[in-house]
Amino acid sequence: KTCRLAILGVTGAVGQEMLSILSEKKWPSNNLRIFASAKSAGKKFPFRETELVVEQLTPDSFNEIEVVLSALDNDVAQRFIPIAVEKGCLVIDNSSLYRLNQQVPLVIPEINPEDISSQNGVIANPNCSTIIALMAIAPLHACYPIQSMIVSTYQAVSGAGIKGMEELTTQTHDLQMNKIPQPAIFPRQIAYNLIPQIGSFDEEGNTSEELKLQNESRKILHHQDLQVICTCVRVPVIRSHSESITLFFEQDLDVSQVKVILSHAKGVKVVDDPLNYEYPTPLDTSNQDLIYVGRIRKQPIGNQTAISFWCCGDQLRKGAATNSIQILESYLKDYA
Ligand code: 2RA
Repeated sequence: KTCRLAILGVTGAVGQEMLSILSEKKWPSNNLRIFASAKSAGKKFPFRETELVVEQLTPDSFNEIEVVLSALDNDVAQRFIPIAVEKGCLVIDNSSLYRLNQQVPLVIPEINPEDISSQNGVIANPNCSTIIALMAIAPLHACYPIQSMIVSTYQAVSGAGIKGMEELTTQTHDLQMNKIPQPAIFPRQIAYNLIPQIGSFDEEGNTSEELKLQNESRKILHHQDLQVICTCVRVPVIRSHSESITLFFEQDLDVSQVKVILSHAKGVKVVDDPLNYEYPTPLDTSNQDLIYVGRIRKQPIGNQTAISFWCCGDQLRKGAATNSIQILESYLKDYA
């Protein structure tokens, strides 16, 4: 199924990924328009057998549009998404603006597609680290409810967009040339380093990125009592996020049961033969949509059952653009 579709913020890392994935999926080029700021208007991008021209995003951009894939940052999204909704568009939004709004469904199509039915003009795309973690957690939680979880993330620089990716490559080059790197996008040097801060800190010392994973997981799993301890770290990796996850279950279960559930989970690939160096790495998962899970093991923690594992996923694809387009496909299949 198709519709008159627009990408907003097409020149950014996520917008570019949306264009590339729609081209892979053979979306009809006559049903797609691409928008960005005035400075990018007129730019051309190849799309399937043709090329598309960037139009300046204005309040009148939505007159002929049915569905919007928005890759706009929060400040610009705030201006334009209400206009698009008011003009009758459905907006699938990648910003964090509406994710915790009770009136707005927050959707990972493999996990809670039914929540799309409650949309009133906006469907929110979850944060990338939430999507990648829940793709492994949700199928386990569906069989064996979890009480709490501890998550440490190792997030690629693509999460900070094109400028974030450029900063890593530039700093790495500078260091090889014995030049002192100048941090700009990230608060500290990222080349050959790790930064335990993504977003801003609250009064308890948690970052906004860590609170996103906690609050979005509770909403998507419909599990408001879920206890989450999360630490989000920026790492010198280009475009795949990695996450170390420990789940605490009410009931006892074994590694073999976990592997069976994950092996059947949609969008997940179990890669777990550590003695042969078979485990997920960010280079394995980049430029494809599956979430790889490995290092699956049971932890002896008192009278609780704890299962730990390691997962990796492409931040720009399944973490953002692919998930948004899967929401579009679910909407067109079941509601349009
Ligand atoms: C990051 N998840 O990785 C945030 C926003 N994409 O920077």
